[in-house]
Amino acid sequence: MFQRLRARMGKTSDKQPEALDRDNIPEHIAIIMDGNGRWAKSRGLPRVAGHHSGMKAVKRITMAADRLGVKYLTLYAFSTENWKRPKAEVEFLMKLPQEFLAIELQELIDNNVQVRMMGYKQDLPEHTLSAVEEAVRQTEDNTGLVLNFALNYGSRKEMIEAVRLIGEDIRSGRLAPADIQESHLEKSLLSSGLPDPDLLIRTSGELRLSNFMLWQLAYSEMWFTDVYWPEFSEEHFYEAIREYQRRARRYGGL
Ligand code: V0D
Repeated sequence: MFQRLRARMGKTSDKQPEALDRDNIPEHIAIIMDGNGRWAKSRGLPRVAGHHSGMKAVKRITMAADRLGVKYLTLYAFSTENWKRPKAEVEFLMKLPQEFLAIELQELIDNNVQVRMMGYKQDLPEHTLSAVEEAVRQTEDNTGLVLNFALNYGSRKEMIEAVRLIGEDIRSGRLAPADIQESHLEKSLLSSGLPDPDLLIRTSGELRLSNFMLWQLAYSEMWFTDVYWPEFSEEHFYEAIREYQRRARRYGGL
């Protein structure tokens, strides 16, 4: 595919894009999909038009990740803080999983993608939760890309809940305080069973973690772009991975 792309570019530029190294694709990529509202505003559209357009980018990047052989793709779709947004906007957002899955679930199944959700289910509207859970159920035996939606996710809450579970193990005498290890926290996080992300991507120019996977991102490479999420293309995605690979080669030389 890249050979064809490069052949097509042919003589139009003599500085060809650095090729992706197919043997060093990040296993787990996490993305903060920021800039949907700003994208809409820049075009004189309502914010919800940006969210809707952002859904198309979710599809585009999921398929690109799958083709590249990424094993886990975690997308920050809705944070525990996002409930503070105007009620109408929250209601619109909560319809997106159903809409996305109605259009895309069959193709995800055809591509052996496994859908997962990482977040607090209890506060979600029933119509949202049932759509997501049905997709999770229908794809749970798939062995391809794990598409992990962080939905009503917040990292500090996740860590507090993990500490609470450890507290219960201590109270019951199953665990002594002196024996607490990283592994105890890890297995109590919502991300248990996933490897830590190798690469974090955040779009739309903000250079913060915004309560996203604070524990899990401790050693991850980070890549930021000013591009708004609805405009994030396969080429931007490849650029992030190329930069990840350049950094890996640099460390390799040390
Ligand atoms: C809006 C940009 C897909 C970020 C992407 C409820 C903001 C589009 C989903 C989705 C959202 C979630 C779970 C699932 C299938 C699809 C989604 C939300 C927002 C928040 F199983 N896009 N998307 N969920 N946006």
